[in-house]
Amino acid sequence: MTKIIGVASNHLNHANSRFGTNYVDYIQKNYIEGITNSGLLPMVIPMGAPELAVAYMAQVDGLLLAGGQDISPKFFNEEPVPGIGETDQYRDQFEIALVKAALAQNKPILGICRGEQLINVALGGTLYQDLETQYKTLAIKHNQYPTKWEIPTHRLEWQRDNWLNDFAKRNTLVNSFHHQAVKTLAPGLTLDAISTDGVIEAYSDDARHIYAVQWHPEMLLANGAPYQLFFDLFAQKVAK
Ligand SMILES: [Mn+2]
Repeated sequence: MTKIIGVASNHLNHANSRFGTNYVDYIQKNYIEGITNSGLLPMVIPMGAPELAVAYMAQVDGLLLAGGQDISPKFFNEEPVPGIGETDQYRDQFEIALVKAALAQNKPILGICRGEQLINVALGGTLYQDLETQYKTLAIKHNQYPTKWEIPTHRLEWQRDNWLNDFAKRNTLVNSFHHQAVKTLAPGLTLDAISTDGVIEAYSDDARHIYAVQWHPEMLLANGAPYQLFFDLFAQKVAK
């Protein structure tokens, strides 16, 4: 049986010229491409009430949490600093519930960018709300916009053997589009990679099947086969 990955949607919650006030749930197609090309079947989970998370997770074999807004600091007991970006507590609380349901059902979780931060917060970790003003030894540009999405710009320093060993052999440069970052890792999560200025770029917990990165592997897919390996390695975890 083909394994199914639930992909939690983002929510377009501002009026715009394309949709007006027909607010829509959406997910960028390159996440779908990475999952599909690895032999998994993606199913988009529309943002909903946290109470639905258990039922949604029962329908799938794994969970992908994607990029997007900043995470509301109330979920790690802080007041918002002046430099925080847009937050969406409805998405935060639904995705936190999905993480808890996935763990309870022993299903693998892949976190990308915001997803990486969200898992950490769901498990009791904290974030830099605004990397630029709060991370004192910042020396790298972590939001490369408007440089194109698929262009890798900063290096990784791998910290230990981990699920991305085969990816790391081929790729030491990644793209970077983040405004927040993990500050303290939640209990049980282990650091896999940092940037050269020490920002947390990847962590995992094999025992609980948690895999998370700060960069955007789905956007790197435009560079060809070596980058599909990222999703293939996650597919191997789901197959186990
Ligand atoms: Mn970065």
